[in-house]
Amino acid sequence: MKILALAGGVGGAKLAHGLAQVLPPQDLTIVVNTGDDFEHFGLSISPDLDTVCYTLAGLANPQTGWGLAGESWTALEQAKQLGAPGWFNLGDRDLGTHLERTRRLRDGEALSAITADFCSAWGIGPQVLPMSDQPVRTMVRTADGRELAFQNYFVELRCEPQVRGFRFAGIEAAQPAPGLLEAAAAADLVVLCPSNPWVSIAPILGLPGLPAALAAKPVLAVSPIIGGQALKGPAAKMFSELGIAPSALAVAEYYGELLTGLVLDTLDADQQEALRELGIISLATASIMQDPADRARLAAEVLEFGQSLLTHA
Ligand code: FO1
Repeated sequence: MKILALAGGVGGAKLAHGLAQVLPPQDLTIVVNTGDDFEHFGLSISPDLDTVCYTLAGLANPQTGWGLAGESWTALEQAKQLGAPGWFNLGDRDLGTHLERTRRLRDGEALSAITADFCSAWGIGPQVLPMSDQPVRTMVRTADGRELAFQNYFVELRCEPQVRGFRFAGIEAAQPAPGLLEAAAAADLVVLCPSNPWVSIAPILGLPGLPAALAAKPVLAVSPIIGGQALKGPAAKMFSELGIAPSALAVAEYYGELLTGLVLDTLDADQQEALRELGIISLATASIMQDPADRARLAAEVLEFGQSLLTHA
């Protein structure tokens, strides 16, 4: 069964890692949000792409989910001592990734090609694609009338400003990365990883041509909202500030017509009836991924559920 998985950062990376553990590498393509990308210290930083790759390679920091395990911070400490902004934590080894990505981008290479080479260097089997080779930048509109670049909202301001909406700058001119539409066409099942629907999955789904490529496919989402809360990040806060009570059901309603099935936590099993009424088939299971074994178990359950959708379709 060929799978196309859509992922953002930490939550998405965990399920992507689970899928990579249970599928042959040639059967899995992971497309990653680049709306969080930004330039900092003159470097091109792709946080979600790095989070997914570091996780797949077994290199990620297990405490934060982003960045590298066993990191040191000498370069940033030195820069901070000289007056540099210190709100975005770039570790010494992580900086090496950004230096090399930036060098190759400046030489005119495409982000997808650079990512493919990094993946081989890290021994990653499945295909990992940035959603696009053209820059897309998620902008957050706030209640006090500002429009913030995503990392300023997320890291610098700790998601504190009230959200009113989002804009994905550059999305109209962005093309799906080479190989993405082909992977979508070849996929038997599309998996929306438990990432933030508003700012991690929406930019990918906003790419010209992608919704049409997915329209005829069975699409399963794993809810990032459990018991009305997000395990990590501002997804639940965003739903509330946009006037929607955060729930697994709200996630399904957000994805609307695109969605065939939803995997939700057993804690939210009482929402299955309402999902059925919406025409969404659901599976309630333990969806919190504490360790790599949990990731593989959840991925296997998602695939089995997906398989049952295919055979009943
Ligand atoms: N997230 C934070 O909350 N604080 C940080 O200082 C931070 C640094 C960072 C450095 C490299 C990287 O690849 C990711 C980093 N992240 C940090 C995570 C990132 O901002 C978010 O996880 C995503 O953009 C949201 O998915």
